[in-house]
Amino acid sequence: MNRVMDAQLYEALMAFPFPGEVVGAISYGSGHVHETYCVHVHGANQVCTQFILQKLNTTAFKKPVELMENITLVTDFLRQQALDKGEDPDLYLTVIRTKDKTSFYQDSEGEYWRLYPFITNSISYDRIKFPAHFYESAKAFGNFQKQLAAFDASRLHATIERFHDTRHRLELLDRAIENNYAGRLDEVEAEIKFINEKRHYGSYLLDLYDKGYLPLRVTHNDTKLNNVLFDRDTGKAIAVIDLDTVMPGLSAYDFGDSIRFGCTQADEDEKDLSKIRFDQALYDVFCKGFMEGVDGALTRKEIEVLPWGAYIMTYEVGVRFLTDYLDGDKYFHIARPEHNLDRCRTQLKFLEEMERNWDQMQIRV
Ligand code: ADP
Ligand code: GN1
Ligand code: MG
Repeated sequence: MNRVMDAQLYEALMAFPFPGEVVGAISYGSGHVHETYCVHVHGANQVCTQFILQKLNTTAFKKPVELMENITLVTDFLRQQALDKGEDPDLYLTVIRTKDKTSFYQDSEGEYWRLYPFITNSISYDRIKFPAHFYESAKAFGNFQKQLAAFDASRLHATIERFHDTRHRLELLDRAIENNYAGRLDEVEAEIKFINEKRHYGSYLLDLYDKGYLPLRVTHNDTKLNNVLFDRDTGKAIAVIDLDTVMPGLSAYDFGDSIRFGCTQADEDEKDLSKIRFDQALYDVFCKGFMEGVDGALTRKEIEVLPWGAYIMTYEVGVRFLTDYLDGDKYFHIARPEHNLDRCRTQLKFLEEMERNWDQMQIRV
């Protein structure tokens, strides 16, 4: 390695059996949670290979060993299924074992690292470039649920307890308001009022689940557009990534989180709220792709409540961004002091947009 490099990163790199000389490790992607690096390796015959190295965020994921057990179970299952069907297994994430044959490396500071092959010729997008991308991502996420339908959910740990339990998210917000840790409470009165007015909607899906109207499935639970990789040349979705939150959940969560993030032409942290518009054409494109992807695997009731998934995921993330802002930005990575507040505001604006478009959002079953 010929560059000056952070000692912790260097230690982590040394733990993995790269097929050549590591010539660089560059901060990569725009995830809010882990520290992600693209590692460049020069092998024999001048062959250059890339890898994705991640330092796990243990504030978000408090049980990294269980988390890695989940990921290896799910990725091994998906690869085997692909092999059985004669599909390309390299389009699924594979956990590269350390020199000691473990699925992660714990460094001398106690932090956890993992390595994946870089999925070749791939790119992720933070915003829709072409509607076809959204359609492709919808098919990929829908299909992901279908592929995991045969996976025994009881083998999975809850990597984040009560991850999409909106009632719990509201309790955490209430606690943050009470503590006012970062002293920002006065700035966010309008946001708190807005959230309080809509509290009853937050539990709509969980109430249906509690009454037995919705089944529990193995879901991805973090279906942002940038958690799908696209082929740089063909624009086709090639892999679903970021499997840390694959857990039992409701199908509407996966549909909904994609709509929340992708069904607008604006960024999640846009400051100009007039740019946050619900894009009906993108919504229709997504519905088509998702239904094709799940391919008959959902019940009528699940399809009927998909729009609620979009509403509740948006509400829930808005609540989470505000909570983190009040707590002093401990969870989501930020690039500016008011970043989480800006993100919260885009979510609340998008909720209003969905309310205005609610009738057109309904899916005929
Ligand atoms: P986070 O949980 O922080 O969002 P991700 O696992 O989503 O972390 O990774 C962050 C970004 O890194 C992704 O959006 C994608 O651009 C890129 N990435 C992750 N894994 C791979 C991979 N195996 N091949 C290519 N790019 C990847
Ligand atoms: C985080 O990890 P990433 O950036 O794909 C978060 C999601 C939020 C999202 C908001 C584990 O997703 O739940 O919806 O930010 N992931 C975790 O952009 O908390
Ligand atoms: Mg991600």
